[in-house]
Order: sequence, then structure tokens, then C-alpha cells
Amino acid sequence: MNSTLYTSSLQAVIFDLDGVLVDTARFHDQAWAELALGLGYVLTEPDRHALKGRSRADSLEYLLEQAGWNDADPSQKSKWLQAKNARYLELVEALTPQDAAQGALVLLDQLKSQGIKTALGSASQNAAKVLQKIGLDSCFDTVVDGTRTTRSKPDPQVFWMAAQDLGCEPAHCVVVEDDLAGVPAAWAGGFLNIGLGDASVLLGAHRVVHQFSELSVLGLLAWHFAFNHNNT
Ligand code: B16
Ligand code: MG
Repeated sequence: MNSTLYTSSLQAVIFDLDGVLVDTARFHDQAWAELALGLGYVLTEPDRHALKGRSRADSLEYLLEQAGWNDADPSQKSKWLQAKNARYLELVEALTPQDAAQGALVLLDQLKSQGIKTALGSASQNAAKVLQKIGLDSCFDTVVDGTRTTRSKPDPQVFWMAAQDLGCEPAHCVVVEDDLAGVPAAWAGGFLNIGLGDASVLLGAHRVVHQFSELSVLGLLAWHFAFNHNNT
């Protein structure tokens, strides 16, 4: 493969975790739905989309607002957050390397062999555990997750930190995201972004694919090069 034409353009790919590298969104969904039910609220489909990508604390605030709980005190909130996370971790125990998104490891290996750096950019404070369960814990040049960030997506902090760790400018990176918080975060940070999933949900993404098999290193290099070329 002759990628030298493109190498000055794309230097790094930053991957979201939940909903991109593994379908843990269903576990977050389930844990929030169970908590919501305990509060007398039934989680709706729009709620499920709205919760994706938000930090745990932001998600609880969203849920309490929807459920009409305006007077919960901090210690009660902290108990709910602990309960939600305990349930989520119980569900995560079932994960194995078979649950890593199909084609993700192939793409990560291809990127590495072409000298393109990789990062994880996740809001989750459980990212290390989830990566280890699906066998991708040693696959990234850097991992930025909810244990390091202070601002939640759609703030671009998580992606900026990843780019900084890698020594790459946002213009030389691509972000792969699955949700309504992550895509705007990538935009706000100045990153080209690829939405992985449902095109009708990921309307704001620069490009949408359904699965990793639609992404190859050569394709990414060409797309990144063409996009920048056509927009200069
Ligand atoms: P935790 P991502 C996000 O991960 C999830 O999409 C979101 O649903 C979750 O609330 C958030 O992590 C925090 O996760 O409770 O494990 O700290 O999509 O940014 O990889
Ligand atoms: Mg996600």
C-alpha cells in the first residue's frame, strides 16, 4: 500500500468506548432504566439516546429532571450513583473478548502497522475494566477516560487531552463516536468525526458508517486527505 501521499494528513484516530468498541450502551441503559423505575419513571427511547455519552453524574441529573425529582440531596444522589454503577459493573462482568466490536481489532492493528497513533476517548470511569474484559487494554497509545477528565462531552476536553497525549493537532486526528454527546464534542474540538451506528441519529457527523468493516486504513487516509483538500 502506498500511503505516503497521505501520511502528513492523518496522524491519529481517537475511539470512543461505549457504543463504539463494545456494546455496553445496553448495560448503561438497563442500569439507568432499573434505577428510573425505582423512582417511578419509565425510561423512554429519547431518554436512552440523550443519556449516551454523558458522564454518570450528568446522566443522573438528566434522569432526575425527567422524573420530576427536583429536591434530591447530594448524599441521596451519591447513593443512586453508586447503585447504578454497581449494577452496571455486575452486567459488565459478562463481557469477553468476543464482545469487542467486530473488525475493531483488525483496524487497530492496521493503524499501528501504518504508524498511525490510536487513543481511547471515553467519558466512562470504568473504561480500564471494560477494555480489559474485551481484551483491548493494551491496544492504545493513550487512554483518556472519565477518571482523567473534568468536563463531560459535548465538551471536547476528552479528545483534546487524547490529541495532546499523542502530540497531534486536532486537524490531524479523526474521532470515531456513536452518540449525540460525542459527535458535537468532536466538532467543538476541531476534529473530523465518523459516526458509527444509525445515520438517522448521527446526523451531525462528518461521515456515518454502520460497522468497522466499512473502515480501512487506506480508506481513512484517503477520506481525511480528500476532506481537507476539498475544504481548503
Ligand atoms: P461510567 P463513552 C460513556 O462512555 C457512556 O456512553 C455513557 O452512557 C456513560 O454514562 C458514561 O460513559 C459514563 O460511564 O458510568 O462507566 O463512568 O461513550 O464516552 O465511551
Ligand atoms: Mg459512546
